[in-house]
Amino acid sequence: MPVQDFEKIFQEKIDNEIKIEPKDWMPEAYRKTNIRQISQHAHSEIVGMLPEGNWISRAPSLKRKAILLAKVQDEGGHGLYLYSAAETLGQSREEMINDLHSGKAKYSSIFNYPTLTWADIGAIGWLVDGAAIMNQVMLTRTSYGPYARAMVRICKEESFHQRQGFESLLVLSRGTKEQKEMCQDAINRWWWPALMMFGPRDSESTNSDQSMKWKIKRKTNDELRQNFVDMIAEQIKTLGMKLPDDMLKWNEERRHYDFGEINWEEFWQVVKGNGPCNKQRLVARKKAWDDGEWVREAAAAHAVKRNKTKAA
Ligand code: FAQ
Repeated sequence: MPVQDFEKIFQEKIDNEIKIEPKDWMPEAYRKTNIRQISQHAHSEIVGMLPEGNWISRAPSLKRKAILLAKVQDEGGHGLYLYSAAETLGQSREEMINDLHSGKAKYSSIFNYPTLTWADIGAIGWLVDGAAIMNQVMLTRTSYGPYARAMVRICKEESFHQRQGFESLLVLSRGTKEQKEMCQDAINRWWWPALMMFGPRDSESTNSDQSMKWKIKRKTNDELRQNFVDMIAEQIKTLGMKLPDDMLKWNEERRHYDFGEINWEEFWQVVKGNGPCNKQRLVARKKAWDDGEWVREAAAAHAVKRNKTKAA
């Protein structure tokens, strides 16, 4: 079949909301952009385990420790589903991991900030998972089948993550003076980086136009960011805390909250590797990969042994 016919069939599937599956013909650029986005998403999940993992041994009660342990394990699981989804596009896991370690592949800017107090764990659940869900609910309808299906399960787990974060902050917000201050301080530090998670403004977003046409993305960076601001500006009222933005104000005409300007210089610095914890995060990931080498070798040796037994 001529390439034009393949392109036509591909486009008809996109137009008719039929998922693209691994063995279907797809434009090379569609394959590449999916590998880029899915693998970066996977990297974000596993690097994202680090800031919270830092608090597992210091959680204030057995209940909080069990919740945090389960959450961090979920994130590891999300990374695995996503690496598997990206592998269906023909990129090996090792190549993806190498790209993370060499700095070629990105991961979310948010995970380059430190977790200084216990309240940061609540703020991550509420704000970071909250921003992640806002983006990922849209991705359950993304056009690449394996990615869309992975997102359905991930979103269910993320929703528990967000609720546990909010509940944890609610307890602090009703606690002692010190606990209230710790809660407000965490919100102050995580608010702006959480808004940066949605990516650059639409006018600066290099991938959005094409990704929207291919229905990889269903909403733009700015649309999702606005939806997030609208949601959090209401939820914070229950906490009795304040968002660190004097410009935040309901705009009756737009039916949305107006909000202040993001520090884009800080965003790009963090994306380029110059955030507070970028170096530390990559060192930790490389060490985990090296430490796990014997596990990968043992699993591969076991698979060879099992195949031989089956063949005999
Ligand atoms: N950080 O043209 P766009 C989570 C890059 S998961 C770093 O707008 P695109 C769960 C972007 O890659 C959080 N880099 O890009 C959890 C591109 O560079 P490239 C992760 C960023 O792809 C919770 C360039 O800027 N979620 O949190 C960022 O159309 C708690 C231009 O940008 C996902 O990955 C950033 N924030 O839109 C885990 C969701 N933003 O690649 C643990 C899937 C942009 O051309 C604890 N990804 N860049 O070299 C997406 O939806 C999209 O990739 C966007 C960016 C929306 C992130």
